[in-house]
Order: sequence, then structure tokens, then C-alpha cells
Amino acid sequence: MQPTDRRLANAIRALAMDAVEAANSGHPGMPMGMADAATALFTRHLKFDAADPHWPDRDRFILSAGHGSMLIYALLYLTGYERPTLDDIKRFRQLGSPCAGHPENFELPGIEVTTGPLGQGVAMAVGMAIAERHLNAIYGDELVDHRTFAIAGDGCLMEGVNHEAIGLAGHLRLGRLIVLWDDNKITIDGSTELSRNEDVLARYRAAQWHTVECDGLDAADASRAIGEALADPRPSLVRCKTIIGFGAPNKQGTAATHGAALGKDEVEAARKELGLADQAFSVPDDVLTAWRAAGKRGAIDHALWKERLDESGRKDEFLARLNGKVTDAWLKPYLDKLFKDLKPVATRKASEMALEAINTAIPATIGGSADLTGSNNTKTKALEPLTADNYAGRYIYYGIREFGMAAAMNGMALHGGVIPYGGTFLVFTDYARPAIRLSALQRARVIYVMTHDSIGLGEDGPTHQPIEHLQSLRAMPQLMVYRPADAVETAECWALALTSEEPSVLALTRQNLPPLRTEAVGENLCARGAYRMKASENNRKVIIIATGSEVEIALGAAARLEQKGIGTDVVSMPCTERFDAQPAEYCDDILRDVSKRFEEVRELRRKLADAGRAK
Ligand SMILES: Cc1ncc(C[n+]2csc(CCOP(=O)(O)OP(=O)(O)O)c2C)c(N)n1
Ligand SMILES: [Mg+2]
Repeated sequence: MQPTDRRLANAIRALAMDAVEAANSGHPGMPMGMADAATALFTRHLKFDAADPHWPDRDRFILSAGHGSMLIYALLYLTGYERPTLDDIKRFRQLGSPCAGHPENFELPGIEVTTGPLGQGVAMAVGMAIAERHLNAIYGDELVDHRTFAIAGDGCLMEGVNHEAIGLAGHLRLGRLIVLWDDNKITIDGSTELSRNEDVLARYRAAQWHTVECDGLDAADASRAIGEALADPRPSLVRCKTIIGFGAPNKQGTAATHGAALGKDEVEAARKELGLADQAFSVPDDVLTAWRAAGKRGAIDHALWKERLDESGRKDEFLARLNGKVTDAWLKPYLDKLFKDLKPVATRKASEMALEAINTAIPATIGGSADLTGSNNTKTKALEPLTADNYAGRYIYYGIREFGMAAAMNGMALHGGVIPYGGTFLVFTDYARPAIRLSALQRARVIYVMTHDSIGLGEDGPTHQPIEHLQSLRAMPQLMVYRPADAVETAECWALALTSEEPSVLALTRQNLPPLRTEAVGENLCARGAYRMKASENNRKVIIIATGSEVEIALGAAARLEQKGIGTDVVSMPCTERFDAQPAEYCDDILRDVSKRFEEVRELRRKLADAGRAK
């Protein structure tokens, strides 16, 4: 006999509370509350094949409420993914376990995106849904025909980015996006009444979403609501009315279950309440069998899809597109042409010139801007807008939604098959920063085209003047920050951004810069992060390291120093991260025995300190 949905859901509840108990850390409430709705989704609707987490036409599932990570770990284990194993789950939140505190896409296949910073999961789901529609427009229903599901909590819906994300999704009529809202009326501080009285459904409807409600503790009812959502052509919000920590008889419905182990007594009481076996981490055989069968539900669809791919005549192209590798074959011909017609140009303009070549050579790029298209120079001539009526377009008008744009680009990049780039002013990276950080953490190949990068931005003044931005972005691990000095460097930096696995920021000028690199060298000089642009003519006394628009100024200063007989090198350093990764000999060569120089500085400091003490 097939076990009841409730028994399937209780397996999630059991694993969640046992894992949190063992770790004495984690969040049992959310998985226990959403177990029934998740059971409905995973056993009846979600298209996936646990045997192949990378199947390109799988539905995407995003746990936006990332603190409830045990929900997804339990689902992946129960449905039969290779990882996590039960042992992985027993080591939940321990060093080295792929079952990290929050779901991390780089730890487990089956986890599409990294979540935990609330709100961003839904915003990334929007990007995934965009990528799906775009690829569908190119490859047709035979190859691309999937949905994007997200589970979000009260927190995800309260965050400001939710407004940006749902506005974009509603406008683009992303009907294959379905968000399940865990409406448990509880957050960490207690009741949602402490901080919210808005009509959430009305807000979504105002953003052109379809909304539907269900009893989230009843898998059949949740399944009915998901069915309605699937049938509606608009993006859907499914309000699942739940009780946080459901099954823990004394603590359910309270914030006490949100983020702490239930405690031995309460776990015992919950086992009785839910009719679970006494032993921790045990799943009854018939329940596990039923779950494993659910994990194979998609196998036939998957096999049929493979047949269609074989017969499509586009198999190699499709797989290469999804695989995401691109070359910089466009660079040399582009530079050859550029060298024939050198003139002063702003690097934002140089970026557009490079993009003309890139967007022709690389059909996977999808450009966009947060309402600064004409300033960021992100739209090349041939790019048509991507709209609800033309998903084949390759340019997105994101509107004034920097954070929403950046998070959507993360979702697009992690969906695969597209390479998103998007622009705003460098100063407004602040508005997108939490998503830029997630690009870096997730190694999502997103390219941020950030213009107006210096005092040269003109009359807009301090509100628009980036001061600490470059440094603060450089401080972010796994983010490549490029600040090219002229049109040639700009093209080289674009080539590096497109072919690297990390996200990149291109910091570009508003004002014209003279051509500094005037002849072909047959090598991408920016690849090493820094290189000597001018060697000293006299006995070298000075090395000036500069980036972007200051390289021109450095060269001017160097010329004047040379006139006075002071030998001066000028080093252009478009990317400090790349330079830091070079072998010591290269760095020493560029900085002329940098270690010796540091020793000299240390010596000087010692002398000064001694002098100070002597006083
Ligand atoms: C951007 C961000 N702010 C704060 C937090 C810390 N935090 C984690 S869960 C949570 C409460 C979320 O409430 P809800 O989404 O209703 O989750 P539930 O308590 O129902 O599981 C908070 C504030 C976070 N993870 N991300
Ligand atoms: Mg809640």
C-alpha cells in the first residue's frame, strides 16, 4: 500500500528535527511547517530525475527561505540523489559536510542556487525563469520546457528586493514561475503582526501575478493550488497557510521552533505526535521506497527528452550552449580593426564597441541596464529587447531595479545557457551589492558594466561620485574587478570576464581617454592583472601604478619626471585580483623587486621608531 502523503512529509520532519538536534544548531520550524506542501510539489509536480541533477530541462527548485536548508537536504536524500547521504545529513552543519548551514550550489548538485540572504532566492528564480523562456524561444518546446519553483518565507516577501523581483516577473509575464509562500505568520522576533500588516496577495496581484491559497498542511490541497498555478499564464504566488514547527506539540506555531534545536523532550513528544519510530534518522522502508519512486518519476520524460535532443539536429550546439564555454576568438580581429582607427574614446563607449563584436560572436549574451542604457552603453545595435512578447530578445530593460537586476542575472547565469551582463553607475553597485556578493560566492558568471567610475563623471556631484566603491569591490573575494585604461584594455578585460568562471565588474569612464596601447602585441596583457606600460628611460627611481583613467595622468607625470632625470616606470594595473595570482617572479619584475622594497620600507620604519623612542 502506498504510504499517505502525511507519512511521506513526516519523513522530512523527522530528518529535519533529528539533524538540527544532532548539530544543536539549525532551523527545524520551516521544514516541519512546509513538509506537506513540499511533498506535494516533489511527488506530483516537479519535473526532475534524481539520477541526473544536471538534466538541462529539469524544473528548477529554489529554496529561497535558505535557513530551512534541512528541507532540501531531506528532499534530495529521500528522492535518491547521490548526495547527500544519510551520513552527510547526520553531519549537518559540521565542517566538511555538504549539508551546510544554508544551501550552497557549490556543495551539492540539486541545489541550484545559494540561499540564506533572504529575498534573493525569489529574485534569482525570476532570472532562472527568464533564462528558460529565452532558451525556449531559441530551441523550442522539444528541448526547453521547464518551470521554476521557489519556496519563500515571510522574510523573503518582506525584503525590498521582493518588490523589484516580482515587478520584473509580472512585467515579463513569467507564467512558469511559481512561488510557494510559507505563510506561517512567524519570524524570528515573533508574530508577523509585530512588523507587517500589508495585504501580500493584493501586492502580488498589483504586480500582475496570479495568486491562490491553500492549506499548506494538506498535501492534496497544496497540490490542487499548484495545479491552478501551473494553469495560469501569469507568475503565481501560492499562499500556503502553515504552522511553523508543525508536529512539535508544545512549540509549534511559535518562534521557538524557527532557529534552534527542539530539545530532547520536545523531539520525543513530536515523535509520538507524528507517529514516528523512536530511533533518530530512521525512515520507514515503505516511506523511503515511495520517495525513491518519486525521485524516478522524471526518468521517462528525461529519456524522451534525450531522444528529442538526438533527433533535433542541434544537439552539439545545444550542449555547448548549456556548457557555457566561450572563446575570445573575436578579440584579435576586433583589435586589428581598432588599431587602424585609434582615437580618444570613453571606456564605456569602448565597451560598447567591444560588445558589438562580442554580441555577434557569442549568441549567449543577454545585456541590460537598470534604466541607464544610454549611459552604460550596454545595448548594441542588433540586440532586440527581451519582452513578454519576444523572449528571443537579448536586451532587458530592468527598470530602476539594480538589486533585482543583479539577482536576476545570478539566476540566469546559474540556469546556464546564457551569459548575462548589466549596467548601472559604479556608485550604485551599493544598491546591488548583496547580489554581487552572491555572484562571487556562487561563482556565477555575471558581468557588471559599471560606468561613471571616477571624478570624471562630471557635474552630478557627490551623490553620484564613487569614492570607496572600487576598493570595497576589490575587497570582495572571488569577484574580479577590472578598470581598463583605454579601448584596447577594455576589450581585453571583456575577453577575460567572458572566459573566466568568476563574476566581473568592469569599472568604466564617462569621459574620453586617449589611446595608450597603440599596437598589437599578440597577447592579452590585462590577463596578468598588471603590466609595465612604460619603462623608465633614466635611472629608475619611481614606479607609478595606476588604473583606468589615471594611467593617462601617470604617463604625463612620468614624462615630467623623466625630463628632470628621474627614471619612472608606469604600471597599468587593470585587475589587482589577477595580479595577486601571478607568480612572485612576475610581480617582482613588474614592481622591481618588490620584496626588497618592502624590506627598505620596514628598515625605514624601524629607524623612525628608534628615533621616536630616543626622543
Ligand atoms: C537578508 C537577511 N536578513 C536577515 C536574515 C536573518 N534571518 C534568517 S531567517 C529570518 C526570519 C525569517 O522569517 P521567515 O521567512 O518567516 O521564516 P520562518 O521563521 O517562518 O522560518 C531572519 C531575520 C537573513 N538570513 N537574511
Ligand atoms: Mg515565517
